[in-house]
Amino acid sequence: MPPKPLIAGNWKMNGLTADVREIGTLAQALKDGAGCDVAVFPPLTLAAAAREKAGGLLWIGAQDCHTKESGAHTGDISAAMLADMGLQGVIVGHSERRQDHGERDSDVRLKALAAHRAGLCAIICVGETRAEREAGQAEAVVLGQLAASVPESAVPGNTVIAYEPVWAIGTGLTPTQDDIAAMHGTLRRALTDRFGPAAADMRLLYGGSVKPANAAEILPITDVDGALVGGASLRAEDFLGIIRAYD
Ligand code: G2H
Repeated sequence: MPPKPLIAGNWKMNGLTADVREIGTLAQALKDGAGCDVAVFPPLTLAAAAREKAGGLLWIGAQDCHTKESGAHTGDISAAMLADMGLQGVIVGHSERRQDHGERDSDVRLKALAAHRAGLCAIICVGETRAEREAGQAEAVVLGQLAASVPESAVPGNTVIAYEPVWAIGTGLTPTQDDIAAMHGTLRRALTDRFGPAAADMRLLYGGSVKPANAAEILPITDVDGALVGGASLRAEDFLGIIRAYD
């Protein structure tokens, strides 16, 4: 049986105090249950208030963590600190962190390891650029990122993989259903080669311009166990339009 799907919202650098009401609206709508788990990754400034509003009906997580548990790293936050504030997960290796902060696979791997040590679920992102896809290198790039970014400590309970083609992020473009199916199948096989049968239970999310209008086409694809959603997660109404695709 495939794993229970997860719809995760990545608010990126968006949201002020008033926007936490969207989490309250989500929690209210999720009271009667949903066909998937739901998570929101707001900016850290809103995480404590979001957690309170979530009332345990959805997970609240962070968008990054440091590789170390503590120390002289001004401005950084450790996974242990995120766990200490009651968060359940952390996104690592998002392409915007890779691009804006020069994060390499080796950094992403250490961050995921730090998350595991703190008892957090790591949402590990991989994905090719447009140039890499056009050069026919998409699969090789993504497999390379997967191998080097996922630590040995990964198990289905502490790791979610998000395939996010960089060219589909925030652009309104999405790969074809066949391309998504092919990449997710490739990821599943690679994880099975490395982790054995447990890999069948590791959730593989698709991310990149998922919205209510295309969720019903993307989410039923084989080996797609949910979505990592950016822009369409900022308003509860849009996000619920995606979550309800599992009803
Ligand atoms: C990809 C995604 C969220 P969007 O980054 O991780 O963003 O849905 O806005 O393309």
